[in-house]
Amino acid sequence: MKKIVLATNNRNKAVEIKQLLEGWDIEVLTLQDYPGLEMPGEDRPDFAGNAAKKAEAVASYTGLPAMADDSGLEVDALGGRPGVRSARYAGENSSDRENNELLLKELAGLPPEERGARFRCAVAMAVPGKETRVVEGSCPGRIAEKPDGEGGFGYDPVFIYEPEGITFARMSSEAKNRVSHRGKALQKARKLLKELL
Ligand code: ITT
Repeated sequence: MKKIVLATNNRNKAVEIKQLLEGWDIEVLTLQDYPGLEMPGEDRPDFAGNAAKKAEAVASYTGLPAMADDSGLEVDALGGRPGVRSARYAGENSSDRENNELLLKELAGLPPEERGARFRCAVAMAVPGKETRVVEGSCPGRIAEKPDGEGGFGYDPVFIYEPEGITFARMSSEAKNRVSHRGKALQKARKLLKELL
C-alpha cells in the first residue's frame, strides 16, 4: 500500500486531512510515527513557503511523500494579521483561547461590516526526487463579537461563516470541510496526489 506522512503536530488538522483522504488505498502516517524528527521553524513570509518547508523537511527525513498544511486567519481591520503568525498571535506558546481573546480585544467596538476576515490554507506535497507542489484555498467570513460553539479548533468559535450565519465551531466537521479553506485546498491536493503518487 502507498504511504504518505502528514507533516503536522496539530491533531485537529490531522483529523480533518485524514477525513478527506478516507476511502483511499493509502496508509496515512503522522509525525507521531517519527518521534526523532524535529520540525523546522515557520519563518517564511507566506503560507505556501511555510507549507513547502514543512513538507520537504518530512519527506527528506522519512524518504516518503509528505503533505503539510500551513494556515491561518487574515483580518481586514488588522491589515491581514495574524496571518502566518496565527498560531503564535498572543505569544510563542499561546493557547487558542488566548489568541481568540486578543483578537476580540483588538476588534472591540468595530461594527459587523468592519469585521471581515478570511481563513487561508496552503497544502504542500513533497515527494522525494520530485519538485514540491503547493495548492491553496481560502474561506471568507466575519469575526464574531464573542466566542460561540464548541466544535472545531483554533479561531473557529470566533469565525462566522456568512452563508450559514454561524461560527465554524457550530458547524459539523463534515459541513466545515465542505466549505473551509483546508477543505478547498485539500480537494485540489487530492488531484495532485493522484498525479504524484
Ligand atoms: P503545524 O504547523 O504542526 O501543522 P500549527 O497549529 O502550528 O500546526 P500553523 O502554523 O499552520 O499550524 O498555524 C495555524 C493556526 O491558524 C492554527 O494554530 C489555528 O490557530 C489557526 N487555524 C488554521 N486553520 C484553522 C481552522 O480550520 N479553524 C480554526 N483555526 C484555524
